[in-house]
Amino acid sequence: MNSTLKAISRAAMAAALAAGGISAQAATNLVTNGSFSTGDLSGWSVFGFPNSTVVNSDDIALLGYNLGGAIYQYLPTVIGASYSFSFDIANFTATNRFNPARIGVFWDSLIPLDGNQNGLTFDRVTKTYTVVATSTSTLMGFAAYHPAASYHLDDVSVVAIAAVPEPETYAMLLAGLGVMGVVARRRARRASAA
Ligand SMILES: [Ca+2]
Repeated sequence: MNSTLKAISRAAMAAALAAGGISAQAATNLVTNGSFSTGDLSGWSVFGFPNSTVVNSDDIALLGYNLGGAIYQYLPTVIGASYSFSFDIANFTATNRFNPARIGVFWDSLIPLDGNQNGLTFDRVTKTYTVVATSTSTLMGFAAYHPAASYHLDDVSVVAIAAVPEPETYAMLLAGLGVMGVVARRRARRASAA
């Protein structure tokens, strides 16, 4: 292998390692105790009526339990970066599923849940939203009022979406490799002609 090819393979390996490092970093969940696996609300700030949000023995948060309440965290975010914000949610009881219960999901400001907020099904569903940070400290949280029971909330996750290079970047990279290939071939031809 000549020195040019060695340099190219070294650069390719470095790029592959760097890409692996970035994706490993992007998979980090920014939410503390998002699955309530501590059995309590560690990592969350709570407001509202006392005990309006509790964690049950299955490590699921009962949100807006009987009276109104909210839980929230401030997350370290990068302005302009995109994040995948997801959580599992269910209405508490089948009999109360059509009660005029209300829930608010916050990413800095209120994100309206898709579909009818009062008609959330009894079954646990995963909601996923792509959100963009507008500050270096983003308020993320949930507020709920359920007059008869509560909402189930679990597996709250906020993960940075890795920035994908622009098509122009790939084009420039490929063009650059092409030029280097031509140079390497010319050098090889000259070397064999000599
Ligand atoms: Ca859990």
